[in-house]
Amino acid sequence: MLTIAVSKGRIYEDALPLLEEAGIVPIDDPKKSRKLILQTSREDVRLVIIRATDVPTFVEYGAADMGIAGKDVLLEHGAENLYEPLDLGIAGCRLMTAAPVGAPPISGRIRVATKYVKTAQSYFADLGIQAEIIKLYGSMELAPLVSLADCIVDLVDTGNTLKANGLEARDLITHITSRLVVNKASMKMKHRDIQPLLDQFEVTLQQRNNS
Ligand code: PRT
Ligand code: MG
Repeated sequence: MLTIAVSKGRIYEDALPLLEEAGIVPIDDPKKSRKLILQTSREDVRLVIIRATDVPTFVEYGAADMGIAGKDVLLEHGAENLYEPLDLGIAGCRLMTAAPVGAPPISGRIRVATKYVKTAQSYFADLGIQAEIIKLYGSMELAPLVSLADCIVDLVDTGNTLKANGLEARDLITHITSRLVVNKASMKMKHRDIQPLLDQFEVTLQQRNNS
C-alpha cells in the first residue's frame, strides 16, 4: 500500500489532474466527505488529507510514503530528512514582504509579522536588517494596520488580499511551487511502486511544459 499525503485546499485542486494522469482517482470528494483517508481507483494507493503544514511531518515519519507540499512549508519545516524529487509546478505564488501603501522603505530595526518565522529570520539576517519576528497563525495582513508590526512576510498570488487591506508587496523572497516529497526509507523499500509514479508525474509535467 502506498500512502500519499495531500492538503485539502488549493494544492488538492491542482494535484488532482496530476494524480489522475497517474491513474489515481479518489473515490470520495474531500470537500463533501469528512473522511481523512481516501481510497482511490487504485487498490494499492490511498490519500491522507491533512493540513498543508503537516505534510512534511507525515512523510518524514513514514506515516505517508510521499506527499505534496508547498516550497514555503518545506523551507520552514526543513527538508533534510526528505527526498524532494520533483517540482510539480502547481499552486504557484510568491513569498514576499509587504507593508502599508506609501509607508517608508523597510530599514532599521523592524517588527515583522509572519507564520514563516525561520524563513523570515534568515531572509532579514542575510540582508543585515535587525528584525523582530512575531509569529502569527493567520490574518497576517492585519498586523501592520493595528501597529503590531511594520511589515509582513506572506504568500502573494493575485495581490488582491494585500490590496483589500491597504498593503503593497515590497520585496520578493522567493518563488513558490508545490513539490513532491518522498520518505527516505519508502524510496528504498517501495522503489518498485514509487519509481513508476515518479516517472508518470515527470511525463505529465513534460507534456505540460511542451503545450
Ligand atoms: O492549513 P492551511 O490553511 O495553512 O493550508 P490550506 O489548507 O489552505 O492548504 P492548501 O492546500 O490551500 O495549500 C496551501 C499552500 O498553497 C501554501 O503552502 C502555498 O504553497 C500554496 N499557495 C499558493 C498559497 C497561495 N498560493 C496563496 N495565495 N497559499 C496561500 N495563499 C494565501 C496567502 O497566504 C494570502 O492570504 O492567499 C492570500 C493571497 O492571495 P492573493 O491572490 O490575494 O494574492
Ligand atoms: Mg488555507
